[in-house]
Amino acid sequence: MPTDLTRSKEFSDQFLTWARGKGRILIVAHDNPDPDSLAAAMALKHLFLKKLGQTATIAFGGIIGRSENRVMVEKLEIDAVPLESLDLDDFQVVCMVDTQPGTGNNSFPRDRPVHLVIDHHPAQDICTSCRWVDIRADYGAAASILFEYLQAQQVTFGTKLATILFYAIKSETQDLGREWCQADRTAYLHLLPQANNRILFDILHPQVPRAYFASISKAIHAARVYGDVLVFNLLEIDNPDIVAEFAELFMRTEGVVVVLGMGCFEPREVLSFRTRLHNLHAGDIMRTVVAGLGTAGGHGMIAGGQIEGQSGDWASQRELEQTLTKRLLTALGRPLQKGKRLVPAP
Ligand SMILES: [Mn+2]
Repeated sequence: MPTDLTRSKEFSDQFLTWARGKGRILIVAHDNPDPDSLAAAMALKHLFLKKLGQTATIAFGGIIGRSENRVMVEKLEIDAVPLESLDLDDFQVVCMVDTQPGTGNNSFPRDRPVHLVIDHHPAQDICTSCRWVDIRADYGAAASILFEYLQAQQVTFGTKLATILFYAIKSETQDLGREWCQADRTAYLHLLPQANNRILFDILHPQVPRAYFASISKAIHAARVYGDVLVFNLLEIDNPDIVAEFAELFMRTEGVVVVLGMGCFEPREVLSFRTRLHNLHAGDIMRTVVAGLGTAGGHGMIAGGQIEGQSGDWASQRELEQTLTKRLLTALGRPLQKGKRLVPAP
């Protein structure tokens, strides 16, 4: 058995034995969950069902906003509920996937115990208080870790879960183009023939409301270029996911290697960071940018952050944008300069 699979077998054996008969199980995804977080949660739920005969509840904070993710949830029957709809005292076993306690990107109360953490973001200190921790920062997707547990435990699964896991690895690593390791590739290739191509096509080509195009227009006109850095502020937004989505869109700009996007989903400022530079440590840069204001985390080329207590009005947003831009340029060692519009004013 390859080493990773051995590790997955031993770890999953241990936490399954521990969880057996403990009581009701909660699986917490990160806020405004993406496909990777939901896939990891669904796979863990399946594992508990098959190995322990126990059902688990999947919960998240925020909303599922992105059209692709909404289609995925509907067509692949992902049953996740808002965290605020639950009485947390009902659960004796708490698991976290694709996020960690106290990172700021999940809504699980910090003072409550978390027993099992499975993630691929760099480890936070607070995890030392958790009973079971499997953090693999070299993995491109949390879904790939869960895929290994299913393999190691010889748990079979159907087309829907295969499609969820495949789409998670596909979207998180951009088809093995960004931050992937051998385990992601193994999982991706194994899952590909099991996935439902018709549903995948529907997820990848969702219809979007007309307001989506208004948001694109707003983003393009808000974008400012500072040498090889692009910053955009969407001001008030009704879907936190579009910040990351448009950050990826602007990564296509010629000559740009770093993108910082922001938008206010009141009362929280949502930040998204993308880079083409492999050696930048996006999470560290973002933590520097929001130091003293908010929280941030990320992997090598992708990071996100949040600042609480913000308002979407123009004046305070301009001020915050200027502060963060200045900090970003400084953290990157770029000269402070006046931003140039990406496109001419309308
Ligand atoms: Mn992830």
